[in-house]
Amino acid sequence: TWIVGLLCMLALLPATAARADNPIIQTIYTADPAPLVHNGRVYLYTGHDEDGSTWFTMNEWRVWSSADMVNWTDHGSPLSVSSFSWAKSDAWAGQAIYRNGKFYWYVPTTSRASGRMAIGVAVSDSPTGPFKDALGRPLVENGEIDPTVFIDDNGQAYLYWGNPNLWYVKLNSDMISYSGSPTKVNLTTAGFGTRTGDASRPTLYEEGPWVYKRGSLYYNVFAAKCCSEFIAYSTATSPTGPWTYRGTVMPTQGGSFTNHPGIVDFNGGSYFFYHNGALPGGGGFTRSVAVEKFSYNADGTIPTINMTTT
Ligand code: FUB
Repeated sequence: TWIVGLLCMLALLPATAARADNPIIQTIYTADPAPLVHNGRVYLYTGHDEDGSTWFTMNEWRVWSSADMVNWTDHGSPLSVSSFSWAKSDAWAGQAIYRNGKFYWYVPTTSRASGRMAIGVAVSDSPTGPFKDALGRPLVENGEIDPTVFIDDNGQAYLYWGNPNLWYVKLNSDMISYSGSPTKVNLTTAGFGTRTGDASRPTLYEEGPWVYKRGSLYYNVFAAKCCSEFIAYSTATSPTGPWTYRGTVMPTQGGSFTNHPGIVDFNGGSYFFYHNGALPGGGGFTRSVAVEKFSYNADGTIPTINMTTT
């Protein structure tokens, strides 16, 4: 009948808006997504939750890539704690960036000598590695975590990181050294929202900053208020602030006590990466990376984004 014919025709039409199943990585537990768009692909740098014990068991970082945000290629683990001779454990939340033909991957890991968290930088000619320790020592060591890296339109690169504080430093153009000393951002409630119930941490800022620029506005999207983290954000008209708190991006949900943002534009769409405990057996130490497509509001604000499973 004509109805059967119509259904057959519709079935043959190409999908106009393909969506990936969430979590987008279902073969292992992954966390702390950091997307990078390069030459028509999205490269996704993640951590690896290796067991479901009572604390993070993370010894390596992983890379995945996609040309369509639906089909993901597993590039394995081109960087691990053992890639840094000075590190002993904890492959936590990092970010990679491209500059002058090379890829630089900034990662927090625990220093063997001090027992404190430090930030290393690894370098590769390819987005999928292999990556090598660029320095043979930490780039920065102050016991704090979660680097995000950003290059402004004028070529000045910045590294931001921190928990419980938020720090930044201007990277030199070699991307493996910096000028001056790290600056501690003044965490005001106007800049980072108000936390109640913890006098030692008056603002919502917890960890996992993700700094980028869109138009003339700088965004700092971050994990807020341990230990049922949600994702919040602040904006500024300069990469060094002052920041203005703009509200929630992703409310607490998903069965992991942490969350971690990563945002890119790709093929005309904007994508918000995060993690949750959505895979079978999932939870705070068995996390999974997922993604949501979104559109900025006309005034540049980010809409509230909820987790989906389709
Ligand atoms: O994955 C280990 C730590 O948990 C990260 O460094 C934080 O951002 C949180 O996701």
